[in-house]
Amino acid sequence: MAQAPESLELLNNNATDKSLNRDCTTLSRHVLQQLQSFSPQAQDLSALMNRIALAGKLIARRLSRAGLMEGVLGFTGDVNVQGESVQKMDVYANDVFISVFEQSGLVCRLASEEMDEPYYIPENCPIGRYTLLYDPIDGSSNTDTNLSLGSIFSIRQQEGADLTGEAADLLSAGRQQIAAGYILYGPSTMLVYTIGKGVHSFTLDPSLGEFILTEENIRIPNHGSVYSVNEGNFWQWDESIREYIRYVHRTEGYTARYSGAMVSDIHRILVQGGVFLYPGTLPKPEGKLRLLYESAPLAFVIEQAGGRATTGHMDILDVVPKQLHQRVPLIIGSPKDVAKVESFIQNGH
Ligand code: AHM
Ligand code: MG
Repeated sequence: MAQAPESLELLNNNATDKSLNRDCTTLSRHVLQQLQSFSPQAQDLSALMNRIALAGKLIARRLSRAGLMEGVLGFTGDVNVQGESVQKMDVYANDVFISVFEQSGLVCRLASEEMDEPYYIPENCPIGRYTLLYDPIDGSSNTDTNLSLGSIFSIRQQEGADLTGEAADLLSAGRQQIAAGYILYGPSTMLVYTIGKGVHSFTLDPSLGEFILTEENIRIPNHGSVYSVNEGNFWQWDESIREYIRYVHRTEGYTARYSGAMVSDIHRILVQGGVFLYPGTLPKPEGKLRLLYESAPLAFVIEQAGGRATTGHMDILDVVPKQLHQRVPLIIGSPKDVAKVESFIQNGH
């Protein structure tokens, strides 16, 4: 039956209202809504997220034009504190985060994968009550081939003045994080965050230059078909991990996905379910991934979405690091799939 003209108009108006409301839900507005207040902490978090979003936009812009510019791609010739070759994009992205927080009055200290020691912004320290931990470019090996990359971030309240510059207060469990998330540089740029009140995703609208709400309160499926692991390390794993992979191979309904950038692999798992693993290997019993600015922030996000993250023996968010760049084995994703891997590690089946 044909719609009466006036109800059609009503429908159109509703659709316009809905899309306008969505277009106006920017990241900073969303943070304030989450905290339901204009308290100083809510204002701080909203401003912090806004700065992180600006870093994401700057990095996304450079990546999108990398193939057209001189001197953006390739290696610098240096090796970072992790013993890994540094790419020019790693350096650029690391500096972007520092620049956006300079003169912000928000962050006194930044610590990242690319810096041996934390970086202090002394003029912020009298008022800056937060520390930013970050991995500027996650999945660096994808940079020169125009594949997905990420940035990972974690915000902690600064405990004490850190007068000795040892950042000892950072050597605490991931449960101390007050916000965490990642930016995914894929076909579009997305930002996913949590402040301990669920997980929310935003997509960068290039025409507005704003991250606009895509999905609120994302829940990870209890189980998914994806397993995501670098099987090239098979003979370097513990027998229990090899047994788990053999189980996956002979069981119907599993499919492998591994991109070389954990942000993109874990984003897929957040949305569609499954499990991502980076276990310890013979030469590196702690695996590859760093606790403070890779595993812990992603664990916070995935736990907030109803998933789990473990070393195989304890929750990632309970691990207390002994040093800033500590590595940790990581098994993260849907509760049922993480439990399955754990059962192989703890009981051998
Ligand atoms: P990066 O931050 O130096 O890029 O290292 C982290 C990345 C993860 O994104 C990814 O899952 C893993 O390293 C890939 O490592 P590998 O090549 O050993 O599989
Ligand atoms: Mg990384």
